Amino acid sequence: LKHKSFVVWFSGFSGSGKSTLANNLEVKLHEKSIHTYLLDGDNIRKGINTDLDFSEESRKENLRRIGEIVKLFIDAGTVVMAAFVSPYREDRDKIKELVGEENFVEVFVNCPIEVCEQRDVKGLYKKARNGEIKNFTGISAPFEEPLNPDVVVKTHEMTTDESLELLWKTVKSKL
Ligand code: GGZ
Repeated sequence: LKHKSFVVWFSGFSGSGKSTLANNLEVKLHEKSIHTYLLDGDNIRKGINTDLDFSEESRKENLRRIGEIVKLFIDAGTVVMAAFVSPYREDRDKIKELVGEENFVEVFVNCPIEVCEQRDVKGLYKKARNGEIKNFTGISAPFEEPLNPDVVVKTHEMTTDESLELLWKTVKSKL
């Protein structure tokens, strides 16, 4: 099956739903016999980027390396899902430039910080509030919203199925 290769880039707060959406989108692509690869904090920060923390400099280096990895996957013909907080516009834009804007589908997972903090799936917001975690995005570190994303998913106003349907409209046109 011949298809184009590109990256679907998910940005948003911790707990906004990036990984859930990326995982569900993968399932949908697999159903169409499209091979994918998911990059996220679990396989990147625990592996190649284990030397990096959450300072501004480290986040920028995190994203620079991820951009290069994404480019390799695209060169290899893979559809890539990348789910990272990616708080700086400049870093996201550099990756878009690196891989080519036709190969970059930008998804802003726009869930308000209050809702993410309320969910607090991993208890990280609690730790950020009591100072156990420094530089926590949305609490003590910035997030620059995408200005012109291809898709905005408001996960607090939609079901996962509805979010996926919205996402799919854009993604299928790229295949
Ligand atoms: C933000 C942090 C932090 C700080 C640990 N700020 O919900 P999670 O747990 O699994 O996703 C978050 C992940 C963010 O890593 P990224 O590589 O996506 O960040 S960035 O793009 O900004 O480089 C969260 C956890 O790591 N985490 N400390 N201080 N998120």
